[in-house]
Amino acid sequence: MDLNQFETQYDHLAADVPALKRAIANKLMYQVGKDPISARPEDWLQAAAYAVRDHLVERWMSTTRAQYAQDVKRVYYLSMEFLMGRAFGNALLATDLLKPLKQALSELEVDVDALFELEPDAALGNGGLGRLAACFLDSMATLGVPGFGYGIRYDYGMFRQLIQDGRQVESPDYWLKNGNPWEFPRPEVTFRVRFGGRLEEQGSGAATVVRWVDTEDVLAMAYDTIVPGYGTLATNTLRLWSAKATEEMNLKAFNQGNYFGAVEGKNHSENVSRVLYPDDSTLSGRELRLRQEYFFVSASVQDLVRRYLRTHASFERLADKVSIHLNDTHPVLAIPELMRVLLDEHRLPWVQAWALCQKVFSYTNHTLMHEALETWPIDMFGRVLPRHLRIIFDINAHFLGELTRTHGHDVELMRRLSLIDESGERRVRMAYLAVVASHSVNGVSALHSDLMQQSIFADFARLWPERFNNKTNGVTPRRWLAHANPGLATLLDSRIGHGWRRHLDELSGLKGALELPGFLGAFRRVKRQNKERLAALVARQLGVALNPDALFDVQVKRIHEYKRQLLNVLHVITRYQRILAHPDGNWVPRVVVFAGKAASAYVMAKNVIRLINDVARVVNADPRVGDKLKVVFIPNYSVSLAEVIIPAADLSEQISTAGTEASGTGNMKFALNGALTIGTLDGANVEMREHVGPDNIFIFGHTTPEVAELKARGYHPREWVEKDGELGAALEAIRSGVFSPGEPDRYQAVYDTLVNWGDHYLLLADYRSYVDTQDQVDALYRSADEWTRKAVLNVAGMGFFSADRTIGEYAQDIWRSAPVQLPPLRRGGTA
Ligand code: B1H
Repeated sequence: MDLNQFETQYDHLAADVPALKRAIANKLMYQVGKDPISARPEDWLQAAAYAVRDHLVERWMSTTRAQYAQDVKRVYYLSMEFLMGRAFGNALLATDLLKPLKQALSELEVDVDALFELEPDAALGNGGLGRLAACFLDSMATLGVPGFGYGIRYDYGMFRQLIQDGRQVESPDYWLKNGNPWEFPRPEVTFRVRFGGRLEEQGSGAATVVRWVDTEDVLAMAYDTIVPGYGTLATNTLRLWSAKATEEMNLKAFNQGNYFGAVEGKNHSENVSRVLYPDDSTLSGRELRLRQEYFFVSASVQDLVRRYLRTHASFERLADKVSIHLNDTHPVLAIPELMRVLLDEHRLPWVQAWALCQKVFSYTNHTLMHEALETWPIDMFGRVLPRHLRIIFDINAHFLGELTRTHGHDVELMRRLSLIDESGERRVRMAYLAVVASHSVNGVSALHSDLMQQSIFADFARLWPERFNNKTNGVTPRRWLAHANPGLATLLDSRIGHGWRRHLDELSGLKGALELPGFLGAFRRVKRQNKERLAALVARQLGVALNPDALFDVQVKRIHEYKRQLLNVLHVITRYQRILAHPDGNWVPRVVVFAGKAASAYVMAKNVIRLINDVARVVNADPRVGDKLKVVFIPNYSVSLAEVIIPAADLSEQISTAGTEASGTGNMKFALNGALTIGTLDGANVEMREHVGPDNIFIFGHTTPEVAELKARGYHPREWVEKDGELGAALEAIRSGVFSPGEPDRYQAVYDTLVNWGDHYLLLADYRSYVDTQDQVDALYRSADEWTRKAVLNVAGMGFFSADRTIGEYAQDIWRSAPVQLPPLRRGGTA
C-alpha cells in the first residue's frame, strides 16, 4: 500500500481526556475482551496499557523508517540482563499522558494508583549490570542513537524473595501470567539456533571447509518492546528471544507414535529461555547457562546480519553500519558466532572476517572479582559448540602467532595471554577473547578502569594501550528522579526549570537556589513526604511503625560479602549497645533500612539476611530503645521498590571494600534524590566526591592502595578486635546468641568468617573509621539546615552521573554513531 494513502487510513491519536476514555473503553472491549461489569483491575490495567502503547507506535514507525532512509549506523547492545522494571510510568512520562490518563481512568471510576501497583516488574536481571542496560536503552533512545537491545525473554525473571522466620525463601517470578501488553510477538522473526553435533572437514590447508552437522536445534522467536526516548520522537527497540521447539522436534517423536516423548522433547529444548540465573557477580558455570548465552547471541547475530544485508550487497561496509557492544563477557560468543556466519555461511576469507570483527565489537568489563570471570571447560564447550571451539582455537593460533612475531618466542607470555587457560582443566577465557576481538575495552568508573588495566588485563594493556578506556556509569534521570520522585521534580521545575530531564547538568543551578528564602524548607518537606510514603509501606508490609523524623539510613543492593552489609550490622549493634548503656542520652533517632536478594546458593549471604532480621526483631522489640533505633529488612527488593525507597533516604550506604565495587549505580540514584553518602573510596564514589565536593560526602575506611598494603603486610583481624572494645562487644553479641537466643550458635560461622577465617573484605579494619564517621553523620543531622544544604549540593552535583552523558561518550568514542534525524516532537506526541 502507498504510504501516503495509508497515512489517511488510521486514526491519528488524540491525547485529550475524552479520546483516552474512548480508547481505554475500546481496548477493554475489543482487545482484552471484557465487559466492564466483570472486568478486574488487571483487565483495566491491560486496556489502559494498550491505549497508551498506541501513542508510541507511530513514533516507532517513523523512527524505523528514518533509520532506513538515512542508512544510519546501528548499535546493538547485547546483554543477558535487562532490568526494566515497570513500563507504564515510563511510557506516560515519554508521551506526557500521565495527567489526562489519570483523569480518564478516574472518570471511568477506576482507582489509578492501585492500577499502577498491579503491573509486574520486568525483572530480567540481577542488579546493577541489568539495570545499567535498562538505563542505557532509555538514554540511547533519548539521544536518538539508533540502538537495539538484544537479550532473552525469560519466562521466569529474578526470583521473588519471601522472608519466612527471618530467612530468605525464593519463589518463582512468573511475570507473564497475565500477558504482557508492552510486547509485540514476532512469530515471523524466528531463527534456528544449533547445538551439539560434530564437525566434518573437506579439503585441506587454507581451502578447508568445515561443516557442522547432526546438530540439535532450537528456534529463537523475537518479542519486541518499544523503548521511547524522552522529549523526542526517537524510539528504539528491545528485542528479546524466546525458545520454541522446531517442527522436526515435534514430528520426530510424533511419527514414532510417542506423543508424550514429543512433548517432553519440546519442553526440554524450550528450557533454554526458561529462567534467569539469579547469580550476581558470580559464575555458575552450568551448561544450561552456556546454552542460554549462545542461544541469544546466535539469534541476534543472524538478525543483525540479515538486517544489514537487506540494504547492502557485500560486507564491505559492515563496520560502518554496525556496532555490537558486549555487556560483560556473557554475550562474548557473539564473536565466534559472527566469525562462523562470515566464514561458513558467506565464505569470507579468515583475514577479512577477523578484521570486520575487530571493528564491530566493543566490550565493557563490570567486575574484577575472580569468581565472576567467565571461563568454560573445553570439554563442555566442545560438546555444546564444537564449531565455535574450533574457531576460538583458530583465533588463538593467529593471536599467539602475531605475538611471537612482535615479542619473540616468550613461552611465559604466551601462557599468560592465551585464550585457553592450561593451568588445570583446560578452559576458555571469555574475557580474553573479548579483549582480543574488540577495538575498545572499557571499565565503568575511573578507579575500576585503572585497576582493570593494572590487574586482570595488565598484559593486554601493555600490548594495546589504545584499546582501553573508561566510561563512568550513569543513571536515567527520567525514571530515577522525574518518575520516582514527583515531589522533588516539581520543586526543581519551580526553581531551575524543566530542562534537567534531558540536560541533567542544569541541576547545578540549584546552588543559586540555596540562599532563596523557603527553599531549604521546601526541599525538606519533599523528603519528609517521601519518608512518610516509605513508612506507610513498611507499616503495611512489616507492621513496624517508623518515625518519619528519624534519620533514614539505607543500604539496598544485592547481598554480597564485598558490599559489607555485615559492617552496617556491626554499627547497628554498637549503636544498640550504646543506647542500652545510656538510655537517656540525647540520641538522633535512626531508622536503618536494608533490602536485597542473596543468590540462592550463597550460604553466607543468606546468613547475613537472617542476622539482619534477627537483629531487627530484638532491637525493635526492646522497650529501652523505642524510636531511637529501628531496623527493617524490606523483602523482595526490585526496581519498583527502589523507586519508593531511594527518594526516602537521608543517608546512602556505599560501603564496599575499596577496590571491589566496579562502579555502583545505586550510589548515584540516592545522591540524585537528596541523600548524603557514607562510603568508601570505591567505584564511582570516588568521582561522586569530586562532583559534590569533599565536604558534602562522608568518606571513611582504607583506600585501595591501603587495602593492598594491609594485605601484603599480613592482615590479622584478631588484632583489630583486641584493640577495640566496642568492636569486640558487637562481635561477641553475634557469637553468643544475643540475637538468636533460641539457638545461640546460629551465627558462629558469621563470627568465624570475620575473626578466625581471615575477614577477606577487611570489615574489622574499617569498623572504627566507619563508626566514628556515623557519629559525624548524627552530629550533622542535628542541624537541619546544614544537613539540607549538603543534601541539595548532592543533587546539584549529580549532572555528570546522567546515563545521557555516559551514552554520549560511548556513541562518540566507541561506537562512532550519529543520531537519527527526526522532526522535533510537538506536544501531543507526533511529528
Ligand atoms: C556487576 C556483574 C555480574 N558486575 C556476573 N558484574 C553475573 C556478574 O549472572 N552473572 O553471572 C551477573 C552480574 N554485575 C555490576 O555492574 C557491578 O558489581 C557494579 O559495581 C556496577 O555498577 C554494575 C554496572 O556496571
